[in-house]
Amino acid sequence: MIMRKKFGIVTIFPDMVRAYLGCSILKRAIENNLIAVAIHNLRDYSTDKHRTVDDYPYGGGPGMVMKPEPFFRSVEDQWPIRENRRVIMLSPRGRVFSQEIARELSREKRELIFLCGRYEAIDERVREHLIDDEISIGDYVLTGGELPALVIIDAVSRLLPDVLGDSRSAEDESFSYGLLDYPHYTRPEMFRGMGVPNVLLSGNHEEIRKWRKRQSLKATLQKRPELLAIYALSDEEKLLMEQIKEETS
Ligand code: 4HQ
Repeated sequence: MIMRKKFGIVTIFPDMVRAYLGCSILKRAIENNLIAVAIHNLRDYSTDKHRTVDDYPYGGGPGMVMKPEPFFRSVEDQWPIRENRRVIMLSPRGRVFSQEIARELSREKRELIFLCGRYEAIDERVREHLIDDEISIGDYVLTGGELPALVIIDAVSRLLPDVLGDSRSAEDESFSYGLLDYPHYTRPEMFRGMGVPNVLLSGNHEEIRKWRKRQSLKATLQKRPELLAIYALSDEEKLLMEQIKEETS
């Protein structure tokens, strides 16, 4: 019995979120009942006829602040049982998203609720009393929390059973096991004078596996050496790494 993974999003731009979820792999995952995403318009939870969700900051200063009440009302209305929800706020102040956090969220039993802010900020009382978790997707400033919510839903969903066609592809890539990916090639064998490494055409699967491992180690050493500090090398990988370092010195 497979359990469908449930997500919720509260946003003033539901169309933006629907557009992404209506394409490609996530669209299929939703159609096949592997995931469900409940999208809610924050304005539906405002309490005035203008559907106001923001106001001027106490103490002055630039920009607008999102009012607390619509966020509280949306969560309490849609997900009234605390134990069944994990409310996540997207903000540069949160812990920085990673493949490890994606794995953690993919194992989470509670519904994952994303609160998407716009404008300058969200009233601090939302952070203090409504959310369970605060996540950033990186050290840069966006115009809203919608893209971060979609980034997280995307990374989490592809780790769920059956979401990707091929069960191996989720694990075989960069980061899933701590190294960068190796180079990939497809037909034609010769493109504008540029060939394909001979080993990939050899049919020797052991040689191909070793070449790919070498390429992964080399790319990681050259482009992201800090990743190697946390990656436990196997005996074979240590040997390959010695060779790579000799060649390049
Ligand atoms: N935000 N990772 C939403 C971000 C952000 C990030 C700035 C959050 C704007 C309204 N969120 N506010 N980086 O840049 O998650």
